[in-house]
Amino acid sequence: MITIDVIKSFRTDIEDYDSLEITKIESGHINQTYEVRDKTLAGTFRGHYIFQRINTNIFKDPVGLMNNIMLVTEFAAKTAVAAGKDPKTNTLTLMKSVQDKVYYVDGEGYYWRCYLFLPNSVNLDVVEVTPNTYVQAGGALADFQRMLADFDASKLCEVIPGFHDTRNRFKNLKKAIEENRSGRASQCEEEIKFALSLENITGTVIDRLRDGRLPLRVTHNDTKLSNIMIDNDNHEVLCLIDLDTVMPGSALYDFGDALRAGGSSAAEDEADLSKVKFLELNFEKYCEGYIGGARDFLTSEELDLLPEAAAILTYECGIRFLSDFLDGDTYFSTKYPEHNLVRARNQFKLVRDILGNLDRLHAIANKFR
Ligand code: GN1
Ligand code: MG
Repeated sequence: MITIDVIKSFRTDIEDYDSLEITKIESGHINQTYEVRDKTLAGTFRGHYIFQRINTNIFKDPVGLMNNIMLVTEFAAKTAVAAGKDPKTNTLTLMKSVQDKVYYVDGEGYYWRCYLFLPNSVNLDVVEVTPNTYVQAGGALADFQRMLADFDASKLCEVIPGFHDTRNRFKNLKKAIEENRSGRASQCEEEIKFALSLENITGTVIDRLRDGRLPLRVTHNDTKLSNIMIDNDNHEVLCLIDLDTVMPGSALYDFGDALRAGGSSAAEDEADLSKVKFLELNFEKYCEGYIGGARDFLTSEELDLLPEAAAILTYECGIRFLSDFLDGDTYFSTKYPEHNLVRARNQFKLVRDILGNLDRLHAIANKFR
């Protein structure tokens, strides 16, 4: 829970600490997020913030992580200014602590950060989601990658080493199966068999990134709709949020991860697999927005592998859920004992759909090149 001490530890323009409205935001599996506003300043753009407690079980180097976010938000602010925009309404702005840092460590050793609340903004998934929403989401990713194309990726630390090293995720799965720490391996034999049968796709992106066939770029690594902020009135994209996993990587990670979430007809933890389908229309719309906005800076190798990326990133997330199920749910938060297994099955259904339709998906993507 957030305390007044934490709120007072940042230099904000909150005036009345007795009139705070504090709302816990429940989306996200990792950090704790609170919207905080000074009710006496309602109707102005002042006194309104997002506070987050960083999960240091997962982000082991919170100082490095905050340095990444600081560099990227400062760069985004400069880009906004150069385009004649107000950075405070178009990009994320980190507040400084009273110790002049972009984070604050509370008495219990928890790391906190504070952002200005983006005025008049909502998450893209809050408005009615139509196929055209995916054109917009694809365009937002293209703009994000373009904006950071001139940013020196080597300045950023790798917040979670090997985050999308699918070969390593596969190795971790094998270890989780061998160790079977939860004793649940017998409950998921089918899923284990399926996961192990796809070792051949684990090197497609990471091997090319390592040997230079794919370029290293600044990537966001969590490009779902709820991480895209739009203007509540004209519904234009403002910026991407959730910059925890901004790291050097492949553009294909972001494209694939966006389709993992946005290509599905159902929630990530829908248990009824008859409701879980990979929607070609969403893929097509996302390609229209993304390739339309990024084709001049993407290489042909990147453009060639977009459908594979959707399969690989979905598979990777599936094996992460399965590994966590086998480990006894130590990473992702779960609401019931089979939650991670349900998520893994759900992701594997999508992987089957994508791999079964690769030729058609290539034809779709190629229309926009
Ligand atoms: C985690 O907490 P959230 O939803 O932002 C995870 C992503 C997964 C996602 C699956 C740092 O993200 O990689 O794709 O869950 N983030 C981390 O829902 O592991
Ligand atoms: Mg995230």
